[in-house]
Amino acid sequence: MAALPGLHALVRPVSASLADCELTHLARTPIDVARAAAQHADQLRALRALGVTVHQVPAADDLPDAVFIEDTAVVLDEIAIVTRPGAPARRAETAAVAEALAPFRPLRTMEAPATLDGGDVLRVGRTLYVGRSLRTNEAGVTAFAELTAPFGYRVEPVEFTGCLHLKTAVTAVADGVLLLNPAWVSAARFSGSDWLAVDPAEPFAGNALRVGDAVLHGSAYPKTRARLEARGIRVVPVPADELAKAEGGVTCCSLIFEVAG
Ligand code: CIR
Repeated sequence: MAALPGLHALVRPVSASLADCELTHLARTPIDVARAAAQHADQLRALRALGVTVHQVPAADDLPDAVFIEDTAVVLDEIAIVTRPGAPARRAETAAVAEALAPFRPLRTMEAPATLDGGDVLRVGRTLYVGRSLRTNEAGVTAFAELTAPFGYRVEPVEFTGCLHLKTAVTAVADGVLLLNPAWVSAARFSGSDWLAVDPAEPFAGNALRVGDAVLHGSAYPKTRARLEARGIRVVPVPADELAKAEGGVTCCSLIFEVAG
């Protein structure tokens, strides 16, 4: 049966082994896997309430970070690029994601020595900003540019500090509007876009997931939510603090894409 026109999301369950996740900037603290799974379920309910059709990739309890599916692929209108994640322990996540994406998009794959995490890719129109990070290397930026150029995309590498992925620091919250933490990434890098800053007391609040004319946003960030709402942006707060202990934000838990009618 053909997929329904509209927005679709690929997601993957929280793994029983989530507590063994990769950590870079955060200290390891106990993670309540059941609570993380409940928060994930809340996020999926919010997606469905916004009209998104949700598809589950089979669970992978032996892959601690599998829930952070965003890092394993970048889905554009024309193709999906299956990444080669920067953390070697995460590379086994991609096969099942590729299989799940195949009915929706022609696939391209990234090969060694390239590494790139989807969390480092921010699309603004035909520009793909790619964070240079511990996960995304120079060969990854180059390979990504070569794979996307035939479809009219321009890759812009971006430096940032203080967090794991570019989209921990900056995300798109409306057409032409970015939400960012100026302590981690320079707004000057995104010429042509308007932007608003997170509240300084909420450094991780720059990660918002745009779904149509709304954004999913961590409920732990009310001060930044107020800033978004003051700009006329519809915010759907979702619980995400247990998943945040594994260094994941709200964008990390889905791959969102459109199926044309
Ligand atoms: C990792 O370090 O790979 C995971 N513990 C967290 C990944 C979060 N993904 C994202 O920000 N796109």
